Amino acid sequence: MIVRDLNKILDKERDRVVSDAQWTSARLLLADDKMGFSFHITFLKAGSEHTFEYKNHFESVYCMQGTGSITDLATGETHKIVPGVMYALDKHDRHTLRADEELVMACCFNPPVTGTEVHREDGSYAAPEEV
Ligand code: 9YT
Repeated sequence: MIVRDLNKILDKERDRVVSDAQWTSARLLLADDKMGFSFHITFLKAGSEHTFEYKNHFESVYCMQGTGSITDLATGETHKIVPGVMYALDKHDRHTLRADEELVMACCFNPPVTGTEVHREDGSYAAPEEV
């Protein structure tokens, strides 16, 4: 069994925390945990906007706290994000996520990220074989 504490990770075990100016993500499970997915808690700053396209991964995201919106850039459709809403990028959908208030999201990636990925110019993370 694997047990990890988000509060300890944010406080002391900073090797599991990845961030840029607009978001911070604690990677609770990574590829080397051998679960077949990675599991992250991501904090997106109030007022920030992010365009991502995870060409090499499927991702599902559950909003735990905060408000914002997500636009599917293929259809132009925008959905409100509030606690309780989940979105799944089942078509590797290119999207823009906006945080009106700070968003706290639980995210799952398949295949799992390894922990070293940063967003590339096109908004994707490298495929596992490229890492
Ligand atoms: C909300 C969202 O797309 N999170 C992606 C995961 C986060 N950027 C990370 O852990 O890399």
